[in-house]
Amino acid sequence: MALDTADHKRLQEIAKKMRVDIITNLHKVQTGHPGGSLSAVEILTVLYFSQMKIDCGTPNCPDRDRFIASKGHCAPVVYTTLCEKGFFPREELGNLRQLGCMLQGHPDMKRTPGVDMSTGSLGLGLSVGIGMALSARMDKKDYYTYVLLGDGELQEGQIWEAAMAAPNFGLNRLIAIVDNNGVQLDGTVNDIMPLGDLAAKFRAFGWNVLTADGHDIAALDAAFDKAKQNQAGPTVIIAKTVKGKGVSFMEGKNEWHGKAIPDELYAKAMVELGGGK
Ligand SMILES: Cc1ncc(C[n+]2csc(CCOP(=O)(O)OP(=O)(O)O)c2C)c(N)n1
Repeated sequence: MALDTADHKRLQEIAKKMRVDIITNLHKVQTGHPGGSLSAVEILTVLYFSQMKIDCGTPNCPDRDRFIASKGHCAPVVYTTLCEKGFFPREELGNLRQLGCMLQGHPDMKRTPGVDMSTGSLGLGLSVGIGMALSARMDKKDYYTYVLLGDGELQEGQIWEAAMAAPNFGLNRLIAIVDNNGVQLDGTVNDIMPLGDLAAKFRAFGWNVLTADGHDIAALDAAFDKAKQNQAGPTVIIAKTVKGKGVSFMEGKNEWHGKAIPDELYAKAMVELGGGK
């Protein structure tokens, strides 16, 4: 919200630190999803450090903004963000995906403070977001509901039922973000099932559609501000991103969707990310 240059720099530093944390902890536990976590770093940074009304002291406050990581496999970036916001101690990050730990392989709203919805099975988050936005209206509350979608995830049929429903209900406090990195698990989105003109598709369903460079803090922040000016219905921000952003050997590679990071590549990644190793 009207961030100045100093704010941009501060948020860029946070994003940089989050990339180091994500790769460090994924390397430590030798499991998990780096590619789709790195592509969403700036999106979550802008949401949690500029846009969202939340307080780690009252994670269940009924007036808080809601966030759903519908592409739940990006749990590492969600956890790093929540930790950076103070929702739980840093030590927890090192226990990622361990049996019985707070930070499961996919977000679990019953275990992790700050997680508003358990996800992992793709395609469900937008429908839940509609429920939350309708609930806000019924309760006369003004919170926003944000839903992060993957572009591969958009191949799920339920997304398009939800895409039809949200404008029908005129849900102007619902903002979806598509992490448009062009790569899914088994290959590129274009090779597997192309999305065609995604902006035109959402527009045809009645959405306010914005686009932004998904790694540009200022552009993303401006897009969220603009989304909030639209009173007519839901907004989708199609954020152009790079899967594996920041780590050269991961960028644009579906192989790094979910794979353990060996020691020598971890060292290379840390150098590239400025992680001091
Ligand atoms: C219903 C369902 N089908 C399949 C999977 C397995 N799966 C996990 S991630 C993924 C690919 C998702 O691609 P995308 O949404 O583009 O995610 P990103 O590239 O942003 O990580 C698949 C098929 C799943 N989690 N849920």
